[in-house]
Amino acid sequence: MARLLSHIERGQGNGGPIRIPSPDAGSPAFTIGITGAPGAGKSTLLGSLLAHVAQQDVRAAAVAIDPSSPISGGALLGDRVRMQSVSTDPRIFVRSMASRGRAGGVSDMTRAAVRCLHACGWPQVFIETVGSGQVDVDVSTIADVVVVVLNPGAGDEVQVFKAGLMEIADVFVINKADHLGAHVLRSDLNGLIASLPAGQVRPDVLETVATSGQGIGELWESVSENLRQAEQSGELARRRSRRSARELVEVAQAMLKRQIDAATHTAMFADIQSGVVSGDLSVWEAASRLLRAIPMEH
Ligand SMILES: Nc1nc2c(ncn2[C@@H]2O[C@H](COP(=O)(O)OP(=O)(O)OP(=O)(O)O)[C@@H](O)[C@H]2O)c(=O)[nH]1
Ligand SMILES: [Mg+2]
Repeated sequence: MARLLSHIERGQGNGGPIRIPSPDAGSPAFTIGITGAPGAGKSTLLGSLLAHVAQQDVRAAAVAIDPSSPISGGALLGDRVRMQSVSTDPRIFVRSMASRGRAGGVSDMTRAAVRCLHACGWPQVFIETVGSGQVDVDVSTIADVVVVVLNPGAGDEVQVFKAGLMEIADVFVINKADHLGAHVLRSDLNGLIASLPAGQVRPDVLETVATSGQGIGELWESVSENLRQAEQSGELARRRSRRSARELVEVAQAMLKRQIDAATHTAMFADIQSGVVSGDLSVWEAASRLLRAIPMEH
C-alpha cells in the first residue's frame, strides 16, 4: 500500500495518468475530512478515532496532508506512543503526504490516494488537512463528511463564519474541552447555528479531549450517523456528483494550462503573437486563435 501511494505521489507529480479501479459498487466506502487550525489536536483526535474504530473491527486509513506538527519522518500523531500502538494494528493504515498543486489544500494526488485506499479494502479513509493560519475549506471537495476541530479560547468562533466553515461543517468538535472556555465556545456555536436559514441541516456540536479519548465514541457515532442520513436522503450521492463534476473541471483546466504553457515555445505562438504586436489581431482574437491551434491531449 505504501509503495502504491508513493507511486501515485511520483506519477501525479509528473502529470502522468494513473488508472485506479473503482471499488465495488456494493461495498460502501467513505471519506471523512478532519480540518482545523494548526495545533487544534486533529492528529491526536485522529489517533483516538482510529483506535476506536479498530476496536469495532473496522478497517480505517488516515492520510495527513502536509502535517505541520513538529513530528517528522512520516509519523502522524501528536502522541507518538498512541500512534505506535495504532500503527501496528493491521486494520489501520496511516500515511502523510505533502500537498501539491494547492497551498495547504487537497490535491489531485490526495484524491487518487483516497480512491486507491478505498479500492484496496480500507472502507473508511480519514483525511487531515490544515490551512496556513486559518482553517481549510478545501477538504469539503473530497470528504463525504467534514469534521471541523475548534479549541476553547482560541477565538475560533469568529473564523467559523469568516472562513466559510458553517457551510462545510457537518460536525463541530470542541477539542481540548479540558481547557477553560469550552462552554462559552459551545454557546457561541449554538448561537451561530441557530441563525442558519431554515431548512439547512444543523451541524452537531461535540466536546472531546483527544489526549484522553473523552468524547471519541460520541464523535464516531455522530460521523456514522451523518453518513447514514446523507446516504438515505440522497445527499451523499448529490455531493459526490457535484464533487466529481468539479474535479473533472479542475483536471481539464490544469491540462489546458499545461498545453497553453507548452505552446508558448512554438513558432505558431510567435506567429500569433506577432499579429498582436503589429495590430492585425486583438489579444482576444489572438487568444481564441491560440486555443483553436493547440493540439488537444487525448
Ligand atoms: N490539553 C489537551 N491537549 C491536547 C488535546 N488534544 C491535543 N492536545 C495537544 O495539542 C498539541 C497539538 O496536537 P496535534 O494533534 O498535533 O494537533 P494538530 O491539529 O494535528 O496539529 P497540526 O497538524 O500541527 O496542525 C499536542 O501537544 C497535543 O498533545 C486535548 O484534548 N487536550
Ligand atoms: Mg496534525
